[in-house]
Amino acid sequence: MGQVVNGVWQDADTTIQNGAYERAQSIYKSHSLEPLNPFREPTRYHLIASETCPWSHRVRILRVLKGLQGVLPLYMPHGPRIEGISLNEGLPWSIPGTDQSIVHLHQLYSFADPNYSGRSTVPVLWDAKEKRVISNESANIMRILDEVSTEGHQSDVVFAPSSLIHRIDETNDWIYSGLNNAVYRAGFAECETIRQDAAIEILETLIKLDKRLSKRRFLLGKILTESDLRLFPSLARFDAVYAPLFVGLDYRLTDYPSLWAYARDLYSIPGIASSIDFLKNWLSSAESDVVSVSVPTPPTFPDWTIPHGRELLSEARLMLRSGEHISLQGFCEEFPATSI
Ligand SMILES: N[C@@H](CCC(=O)N[C@@H](CS)C(=O)NCC(=O)O)C(=O)O
Repeated sequence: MGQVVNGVWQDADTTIQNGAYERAQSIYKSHSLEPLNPFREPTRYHLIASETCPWSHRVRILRVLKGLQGVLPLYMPHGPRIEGISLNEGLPWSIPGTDQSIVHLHQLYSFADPNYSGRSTVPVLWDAKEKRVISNESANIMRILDEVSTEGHQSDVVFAPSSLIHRIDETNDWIYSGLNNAVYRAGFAECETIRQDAAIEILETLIKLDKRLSKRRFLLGKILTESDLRLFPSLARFDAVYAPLFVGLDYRLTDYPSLWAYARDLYSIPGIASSIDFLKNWLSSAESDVVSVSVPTPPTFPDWTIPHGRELLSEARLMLRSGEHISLQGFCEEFPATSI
């Protein structure tokens, strides 16, 4: 995949160590206590996030549910993967705040810091005023955007409220290691035992999720939280990409009745269905040189619009910054049509 060393692109990769995939740490993370205010500075912040990347997907979903589309422009890179991610079909693109045309994402990283060493990944939260990467870590970007006060532009919903933060963090941790990242540990492993161990962990995690969600509407109960928004991109790619192409599993999401109904419940929230294109995700992985594809034709995708019936478990709620709860249904009914 390649990376940047002292501001210069190198094709050599270091993500596989002794046959195992080691995800590189993101270099930029913001610990600022000063929340961003994109409503006051609507041209300052920009989100660069790929359509087929699950880490980008979780951020894109949060951006829509927080109603930030009008003040946080989204740029979805596309084009051939030469020197990593291309931004504009291999053509130059002037990113706001830069004084040069940028073709590859790594050039943005080294524009911001000529001595940058690390991966050039999406998503990126870019500050055009300060000409800097605020964060290139999806979990961190979600927290930064969740902190943004919507100041009456939309209900001020929060997905990681401080009252639930410990439970959210604990839930995120086991889902990250057992599913979100485990599919990559399986898919990129160069050793069969490592792949099989990751596959077992994935199956155990799916069973645990299915059991938990047989009694609860969402991961933490009746309130939709950040943990659900982080899980959805992995579930949405499971049958299209991870099971057939990465892990080589015969199991599908549809084999876990509660988890499958839960995934459809999330899918029915306005803005979420349009955030995922199953076929495009399959094609992007099937054509990549990282995954060896044994299935040359796309799988048949299940119908995500079948009624989920999850209302029988409990009402669905969202939490506001004030600590009050509102009904998810009421929120969705007021959802601006432009968000879809
Ligand atoms: N820790 C990062 C991981 C992001 C990541 O791995 N993104 C992939 C796309 S799905 C990427 O940009 N890969 C390019 C590379 O590693 O060079 C996050 O969660 O934001």
